[in-house]
Amino acid sequence: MPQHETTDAPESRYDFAAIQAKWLPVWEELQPFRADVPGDTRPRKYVLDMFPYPSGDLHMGHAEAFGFGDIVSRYWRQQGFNVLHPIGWDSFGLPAENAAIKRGIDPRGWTYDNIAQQKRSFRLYGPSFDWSRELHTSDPEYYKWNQWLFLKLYEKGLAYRKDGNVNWCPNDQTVLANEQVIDGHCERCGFLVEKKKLTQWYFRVTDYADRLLDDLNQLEGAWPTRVLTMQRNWIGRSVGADVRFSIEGRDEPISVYTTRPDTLYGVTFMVVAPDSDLAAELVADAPAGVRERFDDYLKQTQASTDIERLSADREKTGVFLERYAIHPLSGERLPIWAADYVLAEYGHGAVMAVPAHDQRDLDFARTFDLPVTVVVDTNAPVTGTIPVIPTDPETGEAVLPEDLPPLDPASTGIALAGDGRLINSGPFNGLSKNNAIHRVITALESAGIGNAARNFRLRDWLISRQRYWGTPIPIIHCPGCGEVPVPEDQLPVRLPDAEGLDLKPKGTSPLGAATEWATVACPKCGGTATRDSDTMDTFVDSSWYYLRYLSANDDTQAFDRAEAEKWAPVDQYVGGVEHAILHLLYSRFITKVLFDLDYVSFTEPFTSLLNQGQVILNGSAMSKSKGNLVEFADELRQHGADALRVTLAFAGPPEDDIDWADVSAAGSAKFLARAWRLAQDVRSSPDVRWRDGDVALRRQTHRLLADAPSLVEAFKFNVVVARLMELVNSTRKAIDSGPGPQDPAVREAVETIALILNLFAPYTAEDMWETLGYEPTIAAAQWRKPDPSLLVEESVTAIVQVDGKVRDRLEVSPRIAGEELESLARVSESVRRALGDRDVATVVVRAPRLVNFVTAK
Ligand code: ANZ
Ligand code: ZN
Repeated sequence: MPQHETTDAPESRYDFAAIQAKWLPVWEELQPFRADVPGDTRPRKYVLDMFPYPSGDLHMGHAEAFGFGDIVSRYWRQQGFNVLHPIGWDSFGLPAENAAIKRGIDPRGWTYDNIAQQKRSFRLYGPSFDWSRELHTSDPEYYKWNQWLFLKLYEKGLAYRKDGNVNWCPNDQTVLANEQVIDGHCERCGFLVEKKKLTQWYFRVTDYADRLLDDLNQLEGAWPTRVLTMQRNWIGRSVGADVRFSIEGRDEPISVYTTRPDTLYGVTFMVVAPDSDLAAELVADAPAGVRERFDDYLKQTQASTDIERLSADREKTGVFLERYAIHPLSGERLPIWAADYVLAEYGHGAVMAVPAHDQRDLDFARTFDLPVTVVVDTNAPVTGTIPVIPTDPETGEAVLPEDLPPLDPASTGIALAGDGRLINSGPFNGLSKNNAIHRVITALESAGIGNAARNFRLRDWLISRQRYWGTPIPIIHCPGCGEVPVPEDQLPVRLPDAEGLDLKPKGTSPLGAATEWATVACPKCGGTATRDSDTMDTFVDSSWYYLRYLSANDDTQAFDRAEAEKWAPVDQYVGGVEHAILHLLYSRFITKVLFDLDYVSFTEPFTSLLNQGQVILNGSAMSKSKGNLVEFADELRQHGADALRVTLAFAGPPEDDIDWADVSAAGSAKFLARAWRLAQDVRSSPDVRWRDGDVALRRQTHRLLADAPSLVEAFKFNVVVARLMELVNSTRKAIDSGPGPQDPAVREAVETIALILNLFAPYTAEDMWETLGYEPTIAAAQWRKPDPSLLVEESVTAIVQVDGKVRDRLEVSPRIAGEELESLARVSESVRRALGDRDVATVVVRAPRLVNFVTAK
């Protein structure tokens, strides 16, 4: 076995810290990732990572997400694209403010200190950011455009103020959007959320509900399925009918929304939401005792969350209002109840109760002993041949067979929700559920007592917050003129200094106490007026930041339309699944609004989405308080940026969680050292002729060049790393015990390793690149095209004989099995012709060269 000189001398040991220190300043100097170089005609890609909150130093989750985004970004650059990969900070918001209150300091200083720290860590980590576009949402240069955006929505009637029952976090002393209430608790602090009646600012997302839902179809296959499902469920479009019921002693009928108009004949009572205006009005004319009971019940209702109210297994409660509705078709009297399982904010805040077919109505009916009428026979067949239902010649009504199976949800306790045929429903008897839905709607419409209707679970977006650290809402309240928008040329409305302000949450915005700031001349009449003291939800900031990166340093406009045309929408978005609903929905909404206002020409902001998993430890989420924490800074110090990045990429599919206890950064460092040493060992010059190299090694190199692109594009980063490891091993063998370090195939393999390693371990790759004789930066070096002739599998020619006479030749793999070769030979057309109807007595198989069919004589 030939032995070759290799470099295991101590001075050539892989020293990640030295390599980082060497290349970081070079990169900072060369700025290879600036995307706005004039005259650049390459096609463009926009790769975006969800921007971080500066609530401390970077953590392992950042390392993972930004590592993955960087793989994609570097990959497209190597593929010849002009890649935009910006970075900024989502620097307004409660975490910063609460931390500042706790420490008795200014949220501004605290925030910007953290940004500086995260920035230092980022720089060392080495992602391919275009730092020239860095933005902070808490800069007036940024939030000025939030205010501009608000005014645009306001002009269009898409931003408005109303009274409403809002989610209130008693701990943070601020309202929350529905999206920020998780299982009835505050998303930020975990406190139980209450309902409170307050005047708040909203964005009219519901106007876009259909488009937000329908356009999800465009993202099919490009966004994770579960995110699409979560968005669809959140928007929650339901289809049915509005039905009007007249009320005894009230002129106006009440409307209810139902998805089951087919069950109209099964309505046995009505239920209104206790916290609805309707309930208040109905109870106003009720006997005094009822009013008292109702008031108590209302208080109890207000203390519970929507989730609790809707939960199926909760004991049903309610108050009979001693009022009656009239069934629109049968004319029956229906008692009206108030009960908390009906929500004020959905549909019309009232339901027609059909206990036989709706579980919550059934539970309620059993609790309060209300009648149950079955109107859909769920045992009757619906599919298959439709039985002819005889009708009574006099009434024209269906005559149903006597032997109906027993149906008694009142005693079984289970509502019959399924499909079936209508019974007890007058002219609709015998129809299937779906046909009945259509017939009943038509009947309601022609009688003028109802119509087809749809409803959405989606609510308008509550955007005002009673907190300091956010974008001031650019509205002035004038005693004479009412709401007056701040004129655009007076933007930004800057936050007043935090000094002297009590930031502690107390239910009203701290900005209101900044009297000097709040008192202004009305832009319309010049009289004394006050600024709106609320600030915007920080999801407003992040709803359009991807556009601000395109014109980050432009102080004349939010973003430049031409830049948006060039770069947007984002080609690849990378971030956590925790943003599956809120942030993505709001960004999609704002994008559609900007499209309608003709600021952009596209309607979806993020063409493709990758959700990375979490970095966990010993099976559970990391948490400092539980002592279950891996610090990014420690890992970075101990293993270096490259080993960290390789470990994260190699751990598994990026969507899966990574348990830091199961991976080995030290192992990754060893792999990098092996790769790095290969470059030291190459003994040929950069101008060698590849085709003189060892074929086996060349084949492996070119197969990786051929396979890696589709693997990267399918986010199979771990597979690419595994394939790199194989190639490193083969190259090491080729150097030590194969054709040797001067073989051109060795250089070709090592250059390929460096080029692909650039996606995962940019420092190591850059250093290898220099050793191999090239100028920085390797990030600008282009992907190499595989040589097709090295990709075809070798083959041998197998001879097929019949009774010793050559009848066919087959190109087969040299490793083909005997049975496989025989069956290939058997189906050969010329063999079959030669055999005719003779039987084969013996088959001689010598894989891979020969098959001989010997016939019976
Ligand atoms: C009668 C009925 C019969 C219903 C039946 C269902 C089944 P989705 O699909 O979520 O839109 N509903 C209407 N408004 C409500 C409110 N404000 N609070 C609570 N529940 C309300 O659900 C629509 C159904 O939820 C409606 O259809 C109504 O009950 C109830 F066999 O009407 B249904
Ligand atoms: Zn005025």
